[in-house]
Amino acid sequence: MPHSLFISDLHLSANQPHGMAAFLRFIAEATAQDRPEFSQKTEALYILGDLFDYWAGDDDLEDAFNAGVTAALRSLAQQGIKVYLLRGNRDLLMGEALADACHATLLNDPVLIDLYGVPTLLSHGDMLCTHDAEYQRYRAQVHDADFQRQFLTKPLMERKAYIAGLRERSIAEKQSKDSAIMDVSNEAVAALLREYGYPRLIHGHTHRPGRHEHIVDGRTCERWVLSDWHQQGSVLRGDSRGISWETAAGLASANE
Ligand SMILES: [Mn+2]
Repeated sequence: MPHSLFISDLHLSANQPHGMAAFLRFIAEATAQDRPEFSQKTEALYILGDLFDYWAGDDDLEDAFNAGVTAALRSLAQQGIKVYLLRGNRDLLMGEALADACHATLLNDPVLIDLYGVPTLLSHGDMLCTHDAEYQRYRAQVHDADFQRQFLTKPLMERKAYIAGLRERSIAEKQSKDSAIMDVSNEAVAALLREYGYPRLIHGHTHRPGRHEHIVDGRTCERWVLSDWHQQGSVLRGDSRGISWETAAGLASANE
């Protein structure tokens, strides 16, 4: 059955070889010719943000680790699987050069697609975490086009050092924040679903995998939340029957 796959929050980094190994196994399985039930009719792979643990700019494409990631995605495209990239909060500086290197298409966040007849809204998900006012202020700043342009004029090493500093601060702040504050807000979800005509929603970011139902203006909308790949790979599959967790044997276990 023709289907599309959805992943997010892989946080790939040269410092986390297990994550990269799981990603490469996933790519191999998604394209394996001897796994027809899983692979042959995979039409598209949607990566809903935070593919990378950080992305300092498209001038970092030649880095050996990054080149390995782009080559893996390119191999999907070369086998006829369309690859779509959304930016996450960790890799929001992903640009067209990176997308070209992956033979992928960059999508806006959010983006409404027709998934086998069902309107489906895709988002990284951090825009929905509106309980965390401090994060939303930061988000507004780093999404500002002038801020990004100016940041990208700095030398690559300086950008990496800046991002490393941000990361340390964010780890410290997370420890002091109530966990509820870092989940999506129901009000923000409802507003987004209303704005887009009550679609199905798939997002990541919160690392709280699950399926939820939201009743908005009397309409019931499904919300699927992808997991991160910290312990093991997590994949959603969409086809004409609906959305389900991909359970292909051995798929992307990071602990093997
Ligand atoms: Mn995220």
